[in-house]
Amino acid sequence: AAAGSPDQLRACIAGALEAVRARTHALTSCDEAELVKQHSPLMSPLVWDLAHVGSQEELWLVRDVGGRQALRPDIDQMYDAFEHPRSSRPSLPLLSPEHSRRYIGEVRDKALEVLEQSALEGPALIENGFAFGMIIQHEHQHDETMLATHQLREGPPVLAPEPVPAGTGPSSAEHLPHEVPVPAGPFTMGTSLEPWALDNERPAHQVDLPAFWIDTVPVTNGAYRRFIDADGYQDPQWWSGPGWQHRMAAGLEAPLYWVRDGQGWYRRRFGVFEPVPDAEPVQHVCWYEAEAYARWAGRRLPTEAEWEKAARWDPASGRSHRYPWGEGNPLPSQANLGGKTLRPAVAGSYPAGASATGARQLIGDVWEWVASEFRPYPGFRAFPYPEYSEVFFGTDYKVLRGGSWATDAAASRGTFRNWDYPIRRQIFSGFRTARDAHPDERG
Ligand code: AVJ
Ligand code: FE
Repeated sequence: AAAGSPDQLRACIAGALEAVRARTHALTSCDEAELVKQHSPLMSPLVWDLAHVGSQEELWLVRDVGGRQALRPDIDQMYDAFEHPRSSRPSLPLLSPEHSRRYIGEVRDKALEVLEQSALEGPALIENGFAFGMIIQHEHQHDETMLATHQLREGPPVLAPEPVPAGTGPSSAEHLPHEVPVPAGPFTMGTSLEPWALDNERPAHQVDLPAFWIDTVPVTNGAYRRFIDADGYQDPQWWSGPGWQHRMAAGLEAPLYWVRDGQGWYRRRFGVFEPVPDAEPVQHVCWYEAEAYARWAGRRLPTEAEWEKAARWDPASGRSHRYPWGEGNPLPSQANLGGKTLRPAVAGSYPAGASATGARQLIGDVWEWVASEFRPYPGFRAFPYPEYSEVFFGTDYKVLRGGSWATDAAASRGTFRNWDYPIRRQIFSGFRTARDAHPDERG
């Protein structure tokens, strides 16, 4: 979100709305058959996501902020994620791709009228500005979900990757220290100020942590392969009870999409078959696999607070930054975000995106599973409604941090919290590990 006059803010919001819509159209410009097909019971048909983003925009911007009449009250229920689980969505009388595009375009025209007429000063700025920011982030989140659907899809490629920006760093993390220390003490977790922060990121609060060490970079495919080669998937000692149960029931042997061919590992990436690159962060592992790898490596997953302290806390000032590198919005030289590369950058990239504690790639590349369950911060207030976050709090979901290559900068920051079931791995999920500091390291 930009500071400045109401008109500057309006232009910034209009630009972000246009950018996310271009992204949505690019992800749904394939054949009609690909859009209406259910590629996996884990995901909606792409055409559901397409109309759902417009349906939410109609509810939040056109009706709530604008106080306008409903365009299509008859389809509210069909695009309500709580009414229909993903697996059942193909049997709904969904709008066709063409009708979906027309519908979301009509909603957008109304939303832009509402934007023109909304007060973006004084107390109304907070509420109205947030509503637009939330809708922009919501559409980007569904675009990332659509990328996960594209990855699940069988058949020839329909999305073409753009190269990972050049000059982002070395081709390996080998010359970097494998872990960085984070000294004991309090830091500010969460935010009360960030204008587009969602309810679950609020409010800012102090958390006091013992000293710990955290991996400089996310765990790579090469490192993960050593766990596989050491028969990590065959040895229950590395797995928690529920983790081992799931590993057996689901027959897990390697990350999702990996296939062994002779001595090597290969994978299908957006329709293209390729060797698994050792230097890239591992993707498509579930929380239980991350947990087992960490135990095998003699380490553990960081807690959510540890992850955020490593990402935001600056020992020089004692303050928490918005991002690892400081306050500025992400630059292409600092993080792999935006969904164009269709892959993470190799581990050790983005020296310009390092945190004050020296860790890299905390933002972008892969979502990072942390040890913690998804729970409210002290002082949490549901906003704009309990169904966004509050109904998910508890023991069912684990937290992921930092965003992936498929996350847009508008929906990524040091405080951003994602969550999913610990068995899920169709998302762009990886992890890094941590350990307690020894007594003689606590200085
Ligand atoms: C925060 C990614 C778990 O996709 O289910 C989208 C975001 N909420 N529509 C999800 C969301 C409502 C949410 N995650
Ligand atoms: Fe949604």
